[in-house]
Amino acid sequence: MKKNDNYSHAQIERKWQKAWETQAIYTAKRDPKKKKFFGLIEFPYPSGSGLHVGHVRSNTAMDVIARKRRMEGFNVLYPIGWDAFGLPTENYAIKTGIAPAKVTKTNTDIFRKQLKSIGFSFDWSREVNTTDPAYFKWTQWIFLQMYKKGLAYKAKTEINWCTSCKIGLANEEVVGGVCERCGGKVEKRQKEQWMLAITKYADRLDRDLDTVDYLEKIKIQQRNWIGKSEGSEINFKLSTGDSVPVFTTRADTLFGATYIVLAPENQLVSQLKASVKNWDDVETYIRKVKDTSEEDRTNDKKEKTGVCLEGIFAINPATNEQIPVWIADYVLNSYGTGAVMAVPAHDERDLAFAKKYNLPKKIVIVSAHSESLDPGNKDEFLQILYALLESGDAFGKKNFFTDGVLIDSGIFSGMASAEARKKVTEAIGGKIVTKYKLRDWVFSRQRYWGEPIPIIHCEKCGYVPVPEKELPVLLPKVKSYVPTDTGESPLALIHSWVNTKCPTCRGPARRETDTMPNWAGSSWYYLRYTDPTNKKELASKENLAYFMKNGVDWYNGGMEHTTLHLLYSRFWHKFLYDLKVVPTSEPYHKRTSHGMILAESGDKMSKSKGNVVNPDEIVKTYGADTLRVYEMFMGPFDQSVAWSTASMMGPRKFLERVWKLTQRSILVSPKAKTTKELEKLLHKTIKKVTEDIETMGFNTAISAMMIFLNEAEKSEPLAHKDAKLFLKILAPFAPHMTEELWDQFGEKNFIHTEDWPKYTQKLIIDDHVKIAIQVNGKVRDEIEIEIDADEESVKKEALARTKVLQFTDGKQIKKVIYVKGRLVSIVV
Ligand code: ANZ
Ligand code: ZN
Repeated sequence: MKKNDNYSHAQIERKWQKAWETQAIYTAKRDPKKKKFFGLIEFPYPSGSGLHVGHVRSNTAMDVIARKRRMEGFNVLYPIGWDAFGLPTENYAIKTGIAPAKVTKTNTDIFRKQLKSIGFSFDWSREVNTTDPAYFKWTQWIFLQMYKKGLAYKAKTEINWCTSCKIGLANEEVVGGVCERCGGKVEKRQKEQWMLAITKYADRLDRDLDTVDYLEKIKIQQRNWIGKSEGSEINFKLSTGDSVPVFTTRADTLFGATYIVLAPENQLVSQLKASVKNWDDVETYIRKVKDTSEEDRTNDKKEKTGVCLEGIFAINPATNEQIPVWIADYVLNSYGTGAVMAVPAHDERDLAFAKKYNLPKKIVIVSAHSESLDPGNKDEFLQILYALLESGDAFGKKNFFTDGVLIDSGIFSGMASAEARKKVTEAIGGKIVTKYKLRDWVFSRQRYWGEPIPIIHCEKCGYVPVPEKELPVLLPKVKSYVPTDTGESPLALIHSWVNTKCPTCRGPARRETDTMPNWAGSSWYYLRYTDPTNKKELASKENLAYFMKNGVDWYNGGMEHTTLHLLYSRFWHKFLYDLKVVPTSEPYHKRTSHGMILAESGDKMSKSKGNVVNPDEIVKTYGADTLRVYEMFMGPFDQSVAWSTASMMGPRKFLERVWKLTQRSILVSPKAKTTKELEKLLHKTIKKVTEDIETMGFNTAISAMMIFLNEAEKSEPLAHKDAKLFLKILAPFAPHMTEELWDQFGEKNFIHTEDWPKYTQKLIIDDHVKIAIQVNGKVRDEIEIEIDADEESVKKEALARTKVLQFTDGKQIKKVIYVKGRLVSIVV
């Protein structure tokens, strides 16, 4: 055994990183005899600014879990790769003229080096890169399968158009209504785009959330985004003879529908031109709404606007009354049927609108519990309710106006809302329907740095998929990455690439010049990790069956991806499941999320603010182990927390003290024994760390180890076996230092391939308890006793306490009762 007083992190970390790599101890191999654990983190976008301390937080968390699982005997797959297509790289290429592929290579080299310096237990032999043709061949292949199943289609849709850059922008590139790059004005333009029919999977994406173990807030966000809504479709006849279907979740309020509203973009509106008297006003209004964002239109705080279509009316199918027809901004064309029946007495938005434009309100639902339903009081009661509507307090008293009992609703009066929704719908020939807020996915980008969409346009044959054997469709070399004036991708200018032959008729044809969005490659990357070099399939059946059994076991990532990447990849996975390519219908068994790391000031870290912390500096000065322990200790894992370099000293000192304690332990005789008390605390600590890692309570696991260290320093010696147990539970957090100390004990294997320690049940049970002593019902003192102390001695001890004597002295003791393990009660 060697003793070494110096904890020289740089040398130790380099030494063990090299040893782990040469012996490939983190390489996952398919081994059906062994249970697998697939732990996943979101693979990084290799940006020019290098690794972020935020990456370190989530990577370390999953690394701790992966290391623990390995020690628990699992065959662990903890892979890493690069989500490398994307705008920043392309914009950099536009500025500098350096090819995006080259920029990507430089950046991934930097990232790889940085990640390696922190000692993550990634299986580096399985690295994937979304921009590698051998990879995106399969991204294109999946697209083609979707095309063949009718899930990829081309449609004219609205895009965000930057008027100064003259390019189409993705939604996330429009910040505060202007172009993220140049601050230029953004307007809506119609453009033909490739779309993916994610809405066909809406129901399953919603329903199957019941089968996975995601944080509740993630499930809620996805459910809201999918926006499943059960309601009725009801037809309103117009005086023109046309008919308007509306979508409502409240068919029970039909008798209170006092007007209907069409979305300004609703196709029906233009058909009404001949009958509408104020057509000029209508047209002007439609143009105005076009420039309003959907966000503003659905914002309840913004004032709603609209125009009445004069000269026409609709018939309420329940009351046969003639009611006005409006168009208004608060009705969206993209949801439901693009038209609503307005019930101002029971819908807040309709009420605001009706008040502004003086439209009638009719109360048709009252609270089921209201005693005032008594017919004698009805008029008086309704007066109060109408007054509430006018004063604006109505929706504060929700139970008056939401579900209840119908009134003034013909034969349905007296019926409860829920039943009435069905009955009313049936009675007027409507149908019960389910609608979703989810829209199909706009999958085209007019950009260079993405996967080419593998479609060929032939005048004779239409859209023809590129034959699978010709995949991948590679990106051509171009001179300029600047998008064209027409909003087409720079690829459109490479005639030698664009012009091709039709695979079907061999006639002249053109390649699709749109590329895929940066969400494409990340929609299936976890599958490729199981078999990263497969040339025949995206991954072999055997590898998928083994590593994807029950899906990825644990996936940690950012909340910002909940309704983007996480949803997209669930969709792709379900599609691949339907094709029988993957063995499970869900990609991820468990999903958790980390809080963000903020700058010291509490702001978001950003390059422009100059407050980004570079992990390299920290690794150099304090060591990777200190950085890891710091990031796991800085606060509850799921919450945002501000960085503090000054606080780095805490974890550093902790590790130095562990180092010294272990050095002293190495020097004591192998026969030396730990005190009983310390041994017990050690086993409690093992239990705590074991359990806390499972709930991502990394900070509390570390503080438990700190408490143990404090006590251990006070009651040395620490027996070799106990020092080693402690090193094992610290190993996932500080892998390098613990490996070095393990080695100094003369151990032959790596600590990370050892067994995870089990605590001894006997040692964690307390054999002492604290009990209260009451005198006449009031607690006067507390004593610690042995758990199975006999009644007489406990009573005797209680009666002898000074604090107790103060209340019993000179008085007659009537009764002493002992409740085992809880209290002694004295009555005087
Ligand atoms: C009448 C009514 C009465 C409504 C009432 C609500 C309360 P969710 O739950 O989100 O699906 N609606 C329908 N289509 C719309 C559209 N394209 N744009 C804006 N609003 C639309 O909401 C369904 C309700 O939102 C529908 O039920 C409709 O208003 C409105 F006391 O119909 B309701
Ligand atoms: Zn053809």
